[in-house]
Amino acid sequence: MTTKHFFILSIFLFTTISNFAIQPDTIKIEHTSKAPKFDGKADDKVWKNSQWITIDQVWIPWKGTIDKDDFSGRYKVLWSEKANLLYFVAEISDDVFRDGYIYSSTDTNYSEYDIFEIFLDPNRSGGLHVFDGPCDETNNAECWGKNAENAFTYHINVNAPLHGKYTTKKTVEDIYGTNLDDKKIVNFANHFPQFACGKNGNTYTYEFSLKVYTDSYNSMKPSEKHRDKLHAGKIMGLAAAFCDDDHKTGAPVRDNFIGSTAGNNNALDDKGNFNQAWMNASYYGVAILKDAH
Ligand SMILES: [Ca+2]
Ligand SMILES: [Ca+2]
Ligand SMILES: [Ca+2]
Ligand SMILES: [Ca+2]
Repeated sequence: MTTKHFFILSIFLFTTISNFAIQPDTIKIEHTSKAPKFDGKADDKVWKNSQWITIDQVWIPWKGTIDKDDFSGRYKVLWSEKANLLYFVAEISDDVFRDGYIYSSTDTNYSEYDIFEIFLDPNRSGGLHVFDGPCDETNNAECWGKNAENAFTYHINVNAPLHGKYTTKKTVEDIYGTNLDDKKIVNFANHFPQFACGKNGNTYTYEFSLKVYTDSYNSMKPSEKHRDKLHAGKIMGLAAAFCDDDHKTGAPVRDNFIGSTAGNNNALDDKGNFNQAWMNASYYGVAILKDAH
């Protein structure tokens, strides 16, 4: 290989790799003064300034392999100072789309459907975030957290749109309460003021804005008083994931769970899967908001 050929190959490899990167150690979130058009298509000019982050780390089964026809996914994120919002777009390719979840304050099945999931820890404190438990986080195996809003896990359910169209309807769930015997399901749909999910063949494009709330937010008494103020330099915990169910009928079942971050061998659950982000924000990735100007 000549030096010239090596140079061309290097450029090709760099371009290929930089277009499809695993979530970097720290995501640098670009600012936009303009919102995308929320139509379930990722072709807006504003998205061009942001890098795709792949969702390809298999958390269930831990370090498993997923066929591309079965699932592939990637996402982008931007922020707006004026709107005080995060903007997301995600492209998910899935061979069988299992939808149909109907929100109920007691139905915990939401996580078994095909769902796109965002994990957000607005002040990057890390730590447990499941319940408002009266517990000692440093010395209690049954402790699930003292503040359920320490971080937010958004399980986004849609009813799939027809080919070439999009839906704006969604439910967004997580559990809250004080302990496992007291758990309820909160619908966080209002945290997503703009939302669309488009369908093109087996590709589902989620495009939405997200309001960020501080850890003073109370799911029982939601209030805009607890909106967080996005600013350049703000550091947050962030990861994305997809729960893949390919059963066409019967009770929904999570076949695979695929995340944007690598997970941790030392934090496997009791079934040997990496599945810790839903309960502990210390396993989120890191993101920083870049300068607005
Ligand atoms: Ca769009
Ligand atoms: Ca699939
Ligand atoms: Ca926090
Ligand atoms: Ca599926």
